[in-house]
Amino acid sequence: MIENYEIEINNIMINYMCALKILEAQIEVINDEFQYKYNHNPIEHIKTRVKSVDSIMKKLEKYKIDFSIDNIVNNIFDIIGARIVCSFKSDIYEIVNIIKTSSCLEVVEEKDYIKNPKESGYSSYHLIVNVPVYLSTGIIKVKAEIQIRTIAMDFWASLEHKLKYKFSKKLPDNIKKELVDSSKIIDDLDNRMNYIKELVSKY
Ligand code: 0O2
Repeated sequence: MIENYEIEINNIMINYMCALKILEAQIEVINDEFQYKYNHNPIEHIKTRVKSVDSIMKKLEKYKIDFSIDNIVNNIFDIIGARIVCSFKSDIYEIVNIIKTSSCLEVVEEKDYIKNPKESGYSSYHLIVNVPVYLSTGIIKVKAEIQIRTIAMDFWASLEHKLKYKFSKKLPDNIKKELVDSSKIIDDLDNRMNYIKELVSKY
């Protein structure tokens, strides 16, 4: 059964793979533009990924959505994703502004988990964008998720993800609290580094 789903999903993957190439190129352009405008390179690293068939199926299950290609295309917007890890908190908002004014990427949804962190303590800026793909049959718009975060936020998110992996169900309260407390330290550190950056820029 899973194999049948896999064959159907693989049929639409070509669109997503093409969109990912365009997204990667566009992020490079944003980096170059930033370098030119602000005279520093804000992006530490970029990671892109394609969601596995297994993960797509789990997400459909989580939202109680029946399997169909239309349902996947119309409900799962992070089949392709890019994570932009930058140096300072203020860089995140500059990058968001550049993406918003980009004529290539159309922002359709945004979530500021920096101003409003998730209950877990997770902090990042998320954008859902439409990526135009020029196929021989015409232009299609493919949705992609862009996560923008600082190195410190990325450090917290990857360790939290690793630590949480052991628990298939609910996290024990004491561990939850430790993670939330550590995310507050991360936020404090990001604010202090941003402040130092402002001090340095005055010299
Ligand atoms: P993966 O493998 O990273 O892609 P949903 O996508 O349904 O879970 P929603 O509201 O549609 O929820 O999306 P949301 O919350 O904007 O972002 C989902 C993605 O953000 C997750 O993707 C994670 O990458 C990241 N994320 C969200 N909350 C947390 C958290 O508490 N800890 C960590 N480490 N990452 C988080 P996926 O699909 O879960 O997985």
